[in-house]
Amino acid sequence: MSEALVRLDEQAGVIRLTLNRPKALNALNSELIGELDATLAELETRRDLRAVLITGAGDKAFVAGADIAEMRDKTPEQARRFATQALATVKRLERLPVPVVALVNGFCLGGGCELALACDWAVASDNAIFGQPEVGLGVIPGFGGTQRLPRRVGPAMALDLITTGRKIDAAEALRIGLVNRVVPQGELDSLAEELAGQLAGNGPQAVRAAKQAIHDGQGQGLDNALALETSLFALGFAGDEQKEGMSAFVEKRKPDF
Ligand code: DAK
Repeated sequence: MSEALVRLDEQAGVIRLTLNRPKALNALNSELIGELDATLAELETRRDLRAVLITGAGDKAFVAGADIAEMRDKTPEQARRFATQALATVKRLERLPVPVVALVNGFCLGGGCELALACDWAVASDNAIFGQPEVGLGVIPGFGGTQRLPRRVGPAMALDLITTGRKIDAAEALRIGLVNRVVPQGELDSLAEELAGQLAGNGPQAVRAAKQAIHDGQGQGLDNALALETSLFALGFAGDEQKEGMSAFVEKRKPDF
């Protein structure tokens, strides 16, 4: 039996999702995107889910892009189907109700960089290399890079990266805000554990509501966005979680969420 292209490890409701095609630097082919989509469909039904951390198998790549060999010979109709499937999967990832963090452990190029951009935030090992080299292949980014990259790093920097196709190292990715933190390669796993512990230790409904407020608020004017925050804040007082969190503080103990 062939090995799964998407591997899951779980601890306390935090999923570590590994894209597993290391011989092709985890390049995204239709099969891998299909498995990722089916996995995300399962995860989105889980009420006990706390967070998802996404990484690539091996020590060389997060994802080196969409699979160029597979794409090369596509007919326009096949390309359209691939694009529709891939875009739906990336949206599904972005809309998971819990925080999704990219653990970038090497090459993060093209569709791989776009996948990282669809995550809520990214951390990287110091050997990570980022880039949107699509124009060198005669296409533009197609997993949302022309839209999400400028929103993350600003339009001038996005235009620089997308129209030159140049690759940048982890230090530059940190400087321009493409990633939030960079650690030595050997420390990425312990950073992942630290993040998992922090994310799992907080009130799960509060964490979900915070993500919803930030995401949904981005597309609105400030007044509407603040009204959304107020509604979600008030809703937090409807369940047990806020009582437990505040009681734990008053009683000088750790909350049990
Ligand atoms: N696709 C397929 N195979 C790939 C690959 C890729 N993107 N990247 C690497 N590989 C494979 C290599 O072919 C090689 O396979 P074998 O020869 O061993 O069979 C193996 O992975 C190891 O790669 P290298 O031998 O090249 O390793 P190096 O260390 O020498 O170089 C590299 C690493 C990452 C610099 C190099 O592999 C490279 O330049 N790879 C391509 C990077 C790239 O251009 N990525 C962007 C791809 S275009 C769309 C959505 C998305 C997209 C398009 C449309 N729609 C929804 C419409 C996205 C497009 C892209 O991502």
